[in-house]
This record gives sequence, C-alpha cells and structure tokens, in this order.
Amino acid sequence: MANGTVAAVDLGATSGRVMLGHVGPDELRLEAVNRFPNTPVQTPGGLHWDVLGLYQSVLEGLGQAGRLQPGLASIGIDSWAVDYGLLRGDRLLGVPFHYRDPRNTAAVPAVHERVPFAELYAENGLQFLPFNTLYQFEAERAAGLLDVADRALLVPDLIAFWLTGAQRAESTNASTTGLLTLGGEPRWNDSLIELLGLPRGLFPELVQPGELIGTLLPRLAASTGLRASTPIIAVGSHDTASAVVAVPMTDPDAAYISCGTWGLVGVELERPVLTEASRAANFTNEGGVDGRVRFLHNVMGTWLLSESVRTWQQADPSVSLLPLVAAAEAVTGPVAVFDANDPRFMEPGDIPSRIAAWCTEHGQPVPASQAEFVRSIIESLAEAFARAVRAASDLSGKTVRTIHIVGGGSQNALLCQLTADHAGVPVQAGPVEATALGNVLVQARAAGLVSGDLESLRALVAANFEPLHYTPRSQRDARRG
Ligand code: LRH
Repeated sequence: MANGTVAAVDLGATSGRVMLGHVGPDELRLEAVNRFPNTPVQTPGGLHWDVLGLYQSVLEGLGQAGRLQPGLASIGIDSWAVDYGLLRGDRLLGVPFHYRDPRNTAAVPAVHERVPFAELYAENGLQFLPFNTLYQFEAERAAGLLDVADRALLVPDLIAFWLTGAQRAESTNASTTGLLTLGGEPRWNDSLIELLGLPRGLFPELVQPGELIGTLLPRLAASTGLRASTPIIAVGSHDTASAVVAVPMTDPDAAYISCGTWGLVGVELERPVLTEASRAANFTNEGGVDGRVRFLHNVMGTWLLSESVRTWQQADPSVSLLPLVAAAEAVTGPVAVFDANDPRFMEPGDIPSRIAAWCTEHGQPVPASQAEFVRSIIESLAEAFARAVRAASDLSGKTVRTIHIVGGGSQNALLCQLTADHAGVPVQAGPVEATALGNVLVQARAAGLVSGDLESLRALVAANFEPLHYTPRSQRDARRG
C-alpha cells in the first residue's frame, strides 16, 4: 500500500480549517493549509452563518492544497450538524440560520402536536434539542419558505454541491435531521416526513461515508490547481462522527468526549438504545461511520468559556482565555457548580450574568472574579461530563474504564484533570484535531491508502498521536496513602 495525501475541510462553529492529511500504513500526519474564523452574523431577521465566506475560505484552502499537492487523492468535508441551506432550482434561497437562533424554540410545540416527542424518539432515537433540523423546518414552513424550496442541503452537503454540482445527503449528518430510519441501512423516513407535512423532494439521495459524491468542477480545478477528476468523498460529514472515528480507543470499555463548542459525551454502540430511561435522560442515537451508533448526550462545552470571554472583551478587549484558565487553576476555595446544561446558556449573550443568576436562584456563591467564573465553568463542565459518562454507561450497559477527551477541549489540562476527578475514571487527552483526522482516515480508506475496520483506523491514530494521561485524584491519593 502506497502513502498518499487527502484534504480535509473541517468547519467548526467558531473556526474552520483545510488540512492535508498524509497517510499510509505507518503514517498519519496533518498539515494545516488554511485556518479561518467562522463568525456568525446577527441581522434583524435572525442569527446566520456566513456560508459564502466559509466557501470562499474553503476555496482558498484548496488553492493552497493545489499548490502543495496537485495530485491530491481526494477531498472530504465535515461541519457542525443540523443546519442547512434551502434551494430552488439549484439557487440558495436565503442565508442559512444558525442553530442558536431562537426561532426554533417557537416551532417545537407545533411539531410535537403532530408527532409527540415519545413517538419521534421511537422513530429517530434523537435527544430533544430545539434545533434538530425537523424543528427548524417547522420554522421555515411558518415563514412560508417551504412553499418555494425544492431542496434542503446540510452545510457539508451544500459545500460539496458547490464543489461538484452533485446534490447528496451524507448519512451521519442526515441522522441529525431526525428524518432518517433507525437500524440497518439508513433511509429517509418517508412516513415521518409525510406526517410532518414536509415535501419529500427536499431530501436528496443518501450517501454513506467512503462513497463518491462527485468530482471537482473543471472551473474549480483550474482555479485551485487541483486535477479535474479530484474526487469529493463522503466522510462522517457530521463533525462529531468524524471525531469519533479518530478517538484512539484501544480498549472497548471506553467513553469519549468530543470537546469543542459542545461536549459530546457518550459511547459507541452497534445498536441504538431506545428505552424510556434513555429518552428521559435525553440521550441520542446518532449515525456513526460504518453503521455504528453514537450514543451520546450534548453538554454545553467550551462555548460557555468563549462566550464569557466575548462578553468581558466588550468592556476590556485585552481579556483572553488562556491567562484566565491559568488564573482559574490557582483558585483554591470552593466555587459554584452550576447546571451547565441549563437551556438559558444556549443563546449568545452575557453568559456570566446568567451564571450569576443561576447561582443566586440555587443558593450558591456567585463567582467574585473572572478567574472564579472560569473555574466555576470548568468545574461545572467536568461535573456534567462525569454525569453524562455515568449515564451513558448505565443506559447502555457498557463498562467505562477510560474516558477519551478529543478536540480543542483536550488541550485544557484543568478540564481534563477535573473530569477525571469528578468521574473517578482516568482520562486520556488528544488528539486535538480528531475531527480532521477522522475525515482524513475515511477518505484514506476509500482511496486504498489504509484498510480495515474502525479499530484499525484508531490503532493508527493511537500509534501516531500520544495521548496525555490524567489520573483521578481519588486514585492518586489512594496510591500515596
Ligand atoms: C458539534 C455539533 C454537535 C451538534 C451541534 C449542532 O460541532 O455538530 O454534534 O449537536 O454541533
């Protein structure tokens, strides 16, 4: 098997990147060719993603990739889930909404009136999140948009369409619409789509990770310097699905936390869990690569930190996160542990004031400084992570002896240590760029640069990215004592 190079386009909620992945049986290496911010835009009509700006940055990244590796084996695209563009006759109808726009909350009762949540859960296995695509579609209907749209493309599918001219829906991300069948080969759930009164024509043909979406349009090949036949391969286009591919789980008794804006906390399963207990615990069964199930719960994640810093920067632009985390490490006294999953923290805005209000309502001390706020956020996230790991284990019957933290949050040593402490389970941290690695690996396997099941791909990650180990305080103290 020869070594080769693929390009991963990975769009996160706060930043995006185009990475080259150099892969072979003994090689797995990333090279960033373009990193760019993803800045949502608030208009009087709502909170939106700047998808055209993102597409422009993707093209710049691919141009850079073309200069370095004109013979690239393929390109794969992933992004955050649930959001989409509506089209008519191949033209984008409006600026895609951000899932944090409050319009979704208003749409929830109308959906549950048609199909109660318990029935939805039995059909799609998804935890309740007000921004699941099916609620967003209800908001579109209320605004009259579904009368004109003839296609809906999730964000990575939209970028793939613009690169190839082919309209497809990649299945791991499509699972977050709530409109796929569960178990077996995923299909669009025609009866649910009908019950919800959605036009069937909105939904394009499904593709599975590893399948071909199309080839780079000749015009774009010329402008990027890449060959005209460069394939665009479906990867786990839901960023979390790609991240889970690259969790270096060498022990099957492991849980993962894909920690970026969100902390996605769960285990990988062969079959969905649809019990009343998992519905009550709001656990989701999202589609994974190779037909695996991502049984997980959304915890708020580093959003609480980044949004707090953004608030403080309005008064003092010099505030930044890293020194505050260092100061938070030095906080010794007890701090408030609040419910990081409280829905009040979902929308953009003044998170520290909302934390203060939560503390006052619950008789907990309000943090007295920015460092104390940061400490309180990290303690609360660690506690929420630990609780979700325990729930994932109880609900699935899977033993958890190790917790893997991947993604940006894995660089936060305080968060990793406190997660180990709260869970009483050792944490292995890294890789930071798990999502891009998972994207690269699925393409590399499709190109024949590597072979095997997810376990073989994970072994390659483990061999090339040494994790950092965090021992729970209880175990360290016991050893000492
Ligand atoms: C993480 C993520 C998560 C979804 C949310 C919308 O980036 O894709 O898995 O729930 O964004």
